[in-house]
Amino acid sequence: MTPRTVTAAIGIAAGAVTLGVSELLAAALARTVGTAATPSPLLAVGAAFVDLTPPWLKDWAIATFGSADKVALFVGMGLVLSLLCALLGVLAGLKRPVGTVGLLAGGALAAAAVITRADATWVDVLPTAGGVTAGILVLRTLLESATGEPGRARPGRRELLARTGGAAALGLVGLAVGRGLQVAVDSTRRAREELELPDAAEPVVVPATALATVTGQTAFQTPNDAFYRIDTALVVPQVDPATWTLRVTGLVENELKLNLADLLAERHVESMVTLTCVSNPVGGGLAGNAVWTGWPVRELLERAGVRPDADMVLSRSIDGWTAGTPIEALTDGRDALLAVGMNGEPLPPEHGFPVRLVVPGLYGYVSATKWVNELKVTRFDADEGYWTPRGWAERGPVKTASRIDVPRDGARLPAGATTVAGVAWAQTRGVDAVEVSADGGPWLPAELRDEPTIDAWRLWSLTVELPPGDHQLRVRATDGLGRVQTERTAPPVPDGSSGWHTISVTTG
Ligand SMILES: Nc1nc2c(c(=O)[nH]1)N[C@H]1C(S)=C(S)[C@@H](COP(=O)(O)O)O[C@H]1N2
Ligand SMILES: [Mo]
Repeated sequence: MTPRTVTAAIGIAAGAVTLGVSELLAAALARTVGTAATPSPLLAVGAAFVDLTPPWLKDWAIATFGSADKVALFVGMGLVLSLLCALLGVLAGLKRPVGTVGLLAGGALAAAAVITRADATWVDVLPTAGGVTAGILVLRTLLESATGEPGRARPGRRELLARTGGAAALGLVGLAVGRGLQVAVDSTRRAREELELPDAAEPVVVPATALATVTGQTAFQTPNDAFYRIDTALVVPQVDPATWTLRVTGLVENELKLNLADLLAERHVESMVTLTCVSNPVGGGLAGNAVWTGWPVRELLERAGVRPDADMVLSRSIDGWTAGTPIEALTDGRDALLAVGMNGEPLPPEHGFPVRLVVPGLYGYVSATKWVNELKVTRFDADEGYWTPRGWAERGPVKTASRIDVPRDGARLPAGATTVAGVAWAQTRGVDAVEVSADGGPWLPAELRDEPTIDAWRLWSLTVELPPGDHQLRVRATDGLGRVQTERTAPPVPDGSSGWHTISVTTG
């Protein structure tokens, strides 16, 4: 028989490991993929507890602990958890499966707390699941070495306590590090919630006549949480808006430096712009359309006074990433913005909070710097953006593109009338026509939805007759200058893919 004090200690160690691993995983999730919810089981349980506390208990807690009520809550939670884990350890020492079942039950409660928080998805539960798995393994391993397995030497009491203490210490370190890593994320989130977007001079009104009409067709306006994300950041930069500044340097009459309050005080506009990535293959999904709120870059550059020999702005992100944008794209009257808002909300952290660049008509790699903190006015023969020395073109104007969203490539459909639908884009030029060809037949003009701006994509659809059998459907667009999208196929490197999106379907 193992003394109860030992199995109690083992229970506590397993609990500490559970928390440590889950907080580390929660930090990893929050800082890489990003989440709008609360992936920390500790915080979620605390928050659920606060929500479920009857008012009299809340009043009592505030009266007794004052502003230290949160600290009291966590100390209380720590005590209760330690007691529960000690009890679980003792029970598991008597009957092994009780430990696993107990940790699973605790994990299920914590997962329930996590998933019922606002904006939670199933991904947010993974840290809890990982923590519980680690806790179960540690509990089993330690109990096994405490009771001794047949055929294996039983470690001495000292050795056993060292292992238990070591596990508990590792768990607590994980807990501290994991929480610490989440603090920056939490404070960015709070700052973002508190940020009030400036009113736009001319708010964008999206006409119903531009919206998708076909089930499965891409939505005209992309919700923030469905917007593609591309960047080199392994962890999402956490930028404190209180200390954020933007410097305008280089070939200017006056170097400038502004903080967020300065920026927000400027006259903001709203503009709908479709962003596309140069890495998008023909028919790919690396494109999204949002309403951006921002200050036109041209006004900032006017204030700085661009020297006549400058031809590029090298924008720099807080993590050192850079983009080289032709000056004319920032000053020729299109809505190139220092954006603070995306679809009516402050920028999500993974899309550049607090400030990013958005330039219609250029691929993101030469224009759309997220977490931007410097604009260096310079020359193409003196500076280059991050991707240029890595094999990508110095300049990246968006190529006219079109995509079939419905039906899906490889779909099996009933023969007869088939609706084909999708999107097409040619930012800054607009889309004047979209045509579809079935099985190499004539190009048939698709019906176009309205185009409220030439900086956004345009939705289209067409119903074609498909007899039973295998079919090939292709699409091509014509831009606002009357130029038909090129048939010539090109890979994304070095300056964007081209070619007609082609899909195969079978009808019968
Ligand atoms: N700081 C920073 N900004 C960046 C990038 C990056 O790697 N780092 N990638 C760019 C690229 S290649 C694209 S396509 C767009 C994508 O913007 P999104 O992630 O908001 O869709 O961001 C651009 N801005
Ligand atoms: Mo990109």
